[in-house]
Amino acid sequence: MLRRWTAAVAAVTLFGTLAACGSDDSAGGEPDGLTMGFAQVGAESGWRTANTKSVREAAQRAGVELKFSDAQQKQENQIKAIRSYVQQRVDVIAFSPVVETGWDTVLLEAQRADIPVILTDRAIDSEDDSLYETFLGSDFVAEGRKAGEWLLQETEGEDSVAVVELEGTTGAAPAIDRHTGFTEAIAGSGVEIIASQTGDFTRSGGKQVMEAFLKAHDDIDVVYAHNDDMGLGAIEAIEAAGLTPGEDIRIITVDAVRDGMQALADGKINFIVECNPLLGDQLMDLAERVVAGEEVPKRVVVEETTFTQEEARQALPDRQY
Ligand code: GZL
Repeated sequence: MLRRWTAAVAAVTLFGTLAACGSDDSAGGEPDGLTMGFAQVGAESGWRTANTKSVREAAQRAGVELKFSDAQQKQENQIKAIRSYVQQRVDVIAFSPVVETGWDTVLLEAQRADIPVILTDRAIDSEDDSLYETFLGSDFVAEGRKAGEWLLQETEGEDSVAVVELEGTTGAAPAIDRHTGFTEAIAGSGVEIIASQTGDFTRSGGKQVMEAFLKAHDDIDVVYAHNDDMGLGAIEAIEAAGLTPGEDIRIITVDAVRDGMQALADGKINFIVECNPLLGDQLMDLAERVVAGEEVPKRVVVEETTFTQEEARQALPDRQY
């Protein structure tokens, strides 16, 4: 606690001094003493690339010195990165946990070093919620529910609808929750998941799993992919099998990154649930408040929407990612 009080006093003093000499903080760019260690999942998808860009640019704007690591989707690499940030005594640690479990030990080390931790994008499943100050990201259950609700409307009147599910990384919060939300929405209807398998959120993973699904099932009506990249891989497999994506087999994905939105506009995907990767500015604001010792909400959920094919055609020109 002493560290945060010192930081708070330092922050007030620094601000007071700068205000006294009429500082123009709109210049940004110059680190204002806040150092953040950020342990990113990897670079597995278009969403992740957009998220990394958002964090880097927001740090620059906020004058935050950013130490950044890419874990290549391996939990042990994220744990190593968090440990190194503790040793470097950064002011705050932020990370997107690649999976929900296995974090208590390393987060306890950060807590003992009095370094606050912010969860961004993905959540953890831990008994001890004192191990992190706040979670900033999406409601993945709601995303899955939106996908299921759209499919129910889209297939109204059809007796039975066979869905194959391309799941995200096994054990990851978005994979677990998008499955939960979708299955809750379709419960009791004629829509049934006939097969589920992880494609690890990658385009190649989605393609390989879809090739296997097409060999094993001749009655697939719909693909529900937990992200655009796996959906785009599925499109390649469906076309290679001589079928028309978006027509012979309808496709629902999550994210709404540029390549996914283009496929939606082209009629190869039928519906996309947005997952907002632009978390950078909110993350820097939360970090500065946490380091200054302010109370912040335990959970900050970001705004996001959905897109039909027509809505994608309208939105594409203005998309930032
Ligand atoms: C969701 C994020 C997921 C995206 C994928 O917030 O964690 O990870 O949906 C990304 O594209 O790989």
